[in-house]
Amino acid sequence: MQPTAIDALLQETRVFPPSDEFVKRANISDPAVYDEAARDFEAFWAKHAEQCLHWFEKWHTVLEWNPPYAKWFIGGKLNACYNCVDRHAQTWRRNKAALIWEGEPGDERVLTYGDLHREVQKFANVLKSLGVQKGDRVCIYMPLIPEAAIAMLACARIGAPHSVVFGGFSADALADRIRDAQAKVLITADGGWRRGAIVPLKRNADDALRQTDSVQTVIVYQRIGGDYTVNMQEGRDHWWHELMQTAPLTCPAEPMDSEDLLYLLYTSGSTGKPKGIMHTTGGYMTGVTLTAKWVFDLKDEDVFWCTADVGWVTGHSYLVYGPLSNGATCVMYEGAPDYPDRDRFWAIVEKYRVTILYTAPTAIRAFMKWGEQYPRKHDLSSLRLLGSVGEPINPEAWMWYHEHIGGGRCPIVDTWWQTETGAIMITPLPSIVATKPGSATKPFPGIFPAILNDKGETVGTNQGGYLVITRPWPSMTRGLWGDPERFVQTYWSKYDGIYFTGDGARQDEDGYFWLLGRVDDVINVSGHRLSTMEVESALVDHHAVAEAAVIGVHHEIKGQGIAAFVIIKEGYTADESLKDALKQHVAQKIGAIARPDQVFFTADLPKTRSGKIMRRLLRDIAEGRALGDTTTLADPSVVQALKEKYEGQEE
Ligand code: 7RM
Repeated sequence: MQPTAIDALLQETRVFPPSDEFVKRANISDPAVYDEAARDFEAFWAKHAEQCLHWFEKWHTVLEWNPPYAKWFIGGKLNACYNCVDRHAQTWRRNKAALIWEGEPGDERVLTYGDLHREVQKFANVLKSLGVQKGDRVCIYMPLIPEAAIAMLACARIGAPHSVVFGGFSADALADRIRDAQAKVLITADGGWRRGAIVPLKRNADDALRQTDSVQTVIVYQRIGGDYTVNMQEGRDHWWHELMQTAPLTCPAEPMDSEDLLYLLYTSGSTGKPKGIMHTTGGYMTGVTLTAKWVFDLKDEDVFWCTADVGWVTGHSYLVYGPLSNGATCVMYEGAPDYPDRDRFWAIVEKYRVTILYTAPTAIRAFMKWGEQYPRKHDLSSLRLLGSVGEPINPEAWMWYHEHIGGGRCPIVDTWWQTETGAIMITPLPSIVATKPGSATKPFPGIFPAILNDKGETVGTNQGGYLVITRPWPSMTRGLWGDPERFVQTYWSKYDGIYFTGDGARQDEDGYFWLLGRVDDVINVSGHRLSTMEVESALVDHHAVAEAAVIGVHHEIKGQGIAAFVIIKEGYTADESLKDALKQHVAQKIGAIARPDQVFFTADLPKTRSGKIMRRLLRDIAEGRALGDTTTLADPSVVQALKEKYEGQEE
């Protein structure tokens, strides 16, 4: 984060307590809950696991903690799909809307809990009939349509862990994830809509499957149809609607062990290879169900809209599992916020009378830039609570969100968490904790973060350090698929028995947490995690590139943008068309989110004597700061030359 941004955060003194009106009706408003959880966190989690979920069989042991491995609710039996669907379909909620979906072209569908119950059972039977068994991995590569959630829930129903791959990822990225998970079945669609164009999902899937061999069966949902045709490989590929026609109507929910794998979700780390984060059933469902209930204050009459795609953990935890487990009505929107116009989100809020909106700072900053005339065109008076996730929210964006979207009356919950943590970790409880613009405020009850220095000592008030979590929590990841060593190395080797988040933070005089961004080689572009090495690998894969170094740089809208320093091979010309070709190449190798914002050609890169690229110096150069310590460089003149050159070729 930029020094100026930290100064601004240090100066932030505005405090926003919740209104009496909000407190009076809140699901949780007794501050004693924090002490209760601190006194006996196992008892706290056990009480809520029992109250907010349906268990086929109760556990015998709450927690077994062998760092870095935790087991929660051992011996307990439950099913995530049963908790999200069946138990509501058995009550008056059978005819309550579970999903209100809007497609980008303007098509609409509403699925009640009863509809979901029927669809997931049928689709679970489809999976079974294709030979999917408990423990088999199923890859889901879909647009944001109800069938994405139906596919996830059907997998959960039969105990087949899903691995959802974001529909914006490339064929190569999909192939890497299919291969690593050794997925047996791929569920996809002919295509999806994005800004009026068709995303060729099936074509990407075909490309990916040419590079992998574990997938035996592909199920294709027809989202586009009409004249848009896709290749269907005889014996391998099946249409969703054809399989569903003959699928039996009932399929029992498999009683799963608490610690049975619910899903894998790939996320970027500091090396080029994405990691398969594992989440199990009992602890994960406890974490997402309780946080959804308390942080979003979900009630039966709410209309909850989480704008995330199911391809990210936010979509897993707060578009599917958390809200549905609470029996909530969820809005799902397929497309872009500026299609057909920049008021699309506000049109949706008005149309469905959304009461709770959960979105990302990058979106808020874009709305801010577009101007308040867009939200002002619509009646946003249904909103009563706003949420933010994915990256630090700057106080200006927070204030804009508060005033122009929340009409000054809605509490804002800035929720810090990670794919690895499964559920929200640091957040206000909106009726208890007064908010400060830019701060994620306090740990959720039963969560124990700390801020440490390199020696493992707690830092003082307002001093920056590494954010860690000192005790286990139910929804914590159970490890990395197929790579236990990397799991230990990445999260558990810096401090003994303490979870290292990879984020920097400070705590103010009121004990509020202020997140300061990543401290590793992970960059956060529009709330999406990418590793610098992942982008570097994509660049050196291009025939003109000899070497590349990638850094995250401050970006007004995206939070961080990507700058690439590239050494080209002899015989190639360093010109604009090559820059464009390289950007395009990265987008094609990984996905559009990884497209570099800036490419700089250079003859050399600053390296230490042991050959490590000094990214810190590249960041100093890219962000126009004075150069820091260069004494460890093998050749200090490289960086000076680079700085001069860089200043001359500003994009
Ligand atoms: C939920 C999600 C995780 C990384 C995390 C942080 C950053 C997320 C916030 C945040 C500041 C927040 N999972 N991050 N939320 N930083 N304030 N409220 O985003 O695995 O994709 O990313 O995102 O750096 O480590 S994630």
